[in-house]
Amino acid sequence: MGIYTSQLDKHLQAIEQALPDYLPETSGRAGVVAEAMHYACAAGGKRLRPVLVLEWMRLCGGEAEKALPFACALEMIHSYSLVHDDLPCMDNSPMRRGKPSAHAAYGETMALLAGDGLLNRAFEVCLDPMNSSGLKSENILKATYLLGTAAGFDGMIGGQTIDLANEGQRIDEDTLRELHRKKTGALLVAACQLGAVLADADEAVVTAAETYGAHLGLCFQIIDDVLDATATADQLGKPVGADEINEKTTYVSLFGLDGAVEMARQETAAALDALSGFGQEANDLRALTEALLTRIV
Ligand code: GRG
Repeated sequence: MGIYTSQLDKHLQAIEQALPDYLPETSGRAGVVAEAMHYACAAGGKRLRPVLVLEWMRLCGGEAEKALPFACALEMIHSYSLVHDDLPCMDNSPMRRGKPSAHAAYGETMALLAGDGLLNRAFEVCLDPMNSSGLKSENILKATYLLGTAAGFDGMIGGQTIDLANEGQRIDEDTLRELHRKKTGALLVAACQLGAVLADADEAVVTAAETYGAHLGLCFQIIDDVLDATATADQLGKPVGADEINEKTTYVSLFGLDGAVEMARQETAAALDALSGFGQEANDLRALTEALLTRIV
């Protein structure tokens, strides 16, 4: 089995089916950028963030499919961040998900526009009245606001900025934590919060979703650092070892491999603890949490 139980695999299938339909058609004069948007979102990724949206929606008593537009919007934002992160002006990475990165396939200009297109499309999809499926307007607004905040200055953009501003320098643990809480953690937290908010869960449950997402996000990043040091390019579908070559501060460089793995274990335990109030219904999420600790991609 991969990282998903059969219940979570159903979410994955629903996302793979719905995502292309929320993207623009590739006909017309601007078709080439639409093609690049589809390429950037094509299958190959784990779809972890949208799966979390749907599972938190289900766990909190909502109908998972009603959260699909938001799940797909979140995956669009994640995909745009990877497209821009791979650009020559950032990581200059030729490969992503085992195939040429978007700029390698479509050129730098189209990749830049496709990323911008995906970011905007995400908010169009969240706010399109056609996609509201009877969800409360108030919850749609809350979810969309959380998504914008997680993707923006206080989230992913802020984290990426801290990362780039410290390139080539050693940073301390506090800075590393803030960097990753924003760069990687914020979207994972938002995924869990979105599901809970759209299900109209009460404040305490939304807070549990937030706490769970924060610990899962940190574990996810630590394991990302571990994989960069230990996995092969074939396994990850992208170049590896870049952290060491670029003398980047990572959980592995600060705490060693064993130390980093131990921290990831502690974050997994804390994430599981945040699920303690949920009973058997959260078993799929528990299985995912444990699988992410030992993932190889
Ligand atoms: C350029 C605006 C902008 C932001 C870039 C997220 C990010 C910020 C850059 C990605 C760099 C990176 C490797 C971060 C580490 C964690 C991470 C986000 C890994 C990729 O996510 P996965 O493993 O990817 O969920 P898949 O391919 O499975 O979707």
